[in-house]
Amino acid sequence: MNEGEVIAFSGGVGGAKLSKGLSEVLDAKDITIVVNTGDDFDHLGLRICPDIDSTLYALAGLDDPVRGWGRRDETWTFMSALKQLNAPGWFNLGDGDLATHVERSWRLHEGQSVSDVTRHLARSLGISADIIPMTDDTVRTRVRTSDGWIDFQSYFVGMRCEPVIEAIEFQGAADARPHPDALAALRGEALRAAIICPSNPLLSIDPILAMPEMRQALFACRAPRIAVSPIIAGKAVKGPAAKIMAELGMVPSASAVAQYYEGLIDIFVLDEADADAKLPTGMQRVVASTLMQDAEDKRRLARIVLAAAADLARAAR
Ligand code: FO1
Repeated sequence: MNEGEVIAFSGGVGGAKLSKGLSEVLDAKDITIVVNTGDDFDHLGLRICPDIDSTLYALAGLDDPVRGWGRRDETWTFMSALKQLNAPGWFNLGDGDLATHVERSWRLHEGQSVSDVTRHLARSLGISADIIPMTDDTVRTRVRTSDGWIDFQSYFVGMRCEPVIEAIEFQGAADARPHPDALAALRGEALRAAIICPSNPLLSIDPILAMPEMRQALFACRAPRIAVSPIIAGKAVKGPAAKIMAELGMVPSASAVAQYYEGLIDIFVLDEADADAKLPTGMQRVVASTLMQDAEDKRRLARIVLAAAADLARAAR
């Protein structure tokens, strides 16, 4: 039975894990995963799209569960050779991962779009779900530290997220056109749920919602809208979300994430550790075990999210 389509907004590792769960419990044709491209950058003449690649590798079962980026069972001959040549070695490209960047870069160079290339990579890796970049236009995340504005990857990888962030911007977002399939899904009658994955709200989801048309489409979306907290008991499951929230004057908590999404979501899924967290008036609460450590955890959380959306849709009828 076709129960309708699902759209998921995703960033790095947390989003990729829930997307994997969704892709396993849903019919592949029913899921569109909209991925942050604010982290993308050009390095050594190659286009690197970290969040798209995390999603591709997770759905293909090729992800490295420990690092959270790149491919599992990776080898590093390219990096060793690169360093021998005194080339920039601060950003690590594994040998298998390098093939993805080369394949993407020459296709972009020939005039294909990021969406075309992402779909080609997904099909080549045997992925049936639709993975799309949030836009084919250029949006770049930059952060301001005491030394001024810097590119996201210089901060994230080059400086290991150590400097205090004073502000974040998404260059190009105001004029970027969201991927048309994302807008069509959000506006369509067939949508069963719009899901914000447990990704960093400030670095992974905000670039997507910084495009005015995308934000407006989610705001106006008539299907149940549901977010999963990336914060458990005041800590990010992975990455600098809690540190950055604190630096920008937010309390790093599930409550603060819910507050951040006020008006954009109907349901907030938060961990059992945060069961009593205060939520904005009118926002429904679903308490669950949100840590995704294995494949079954990912499917279980995906089913919980879809069931919550179905309950709300039933109640609204
Ligand atoms: N993260 C690191 O901390 N160090 C790296 O050397 C690194 C290399 C890298 C290569 C390809 C790729 O797709 C991702 C990579 N990442 C690395 C992760 C990435 O920069 C960030 O985790 C994301 O941008 C945040 O979502």
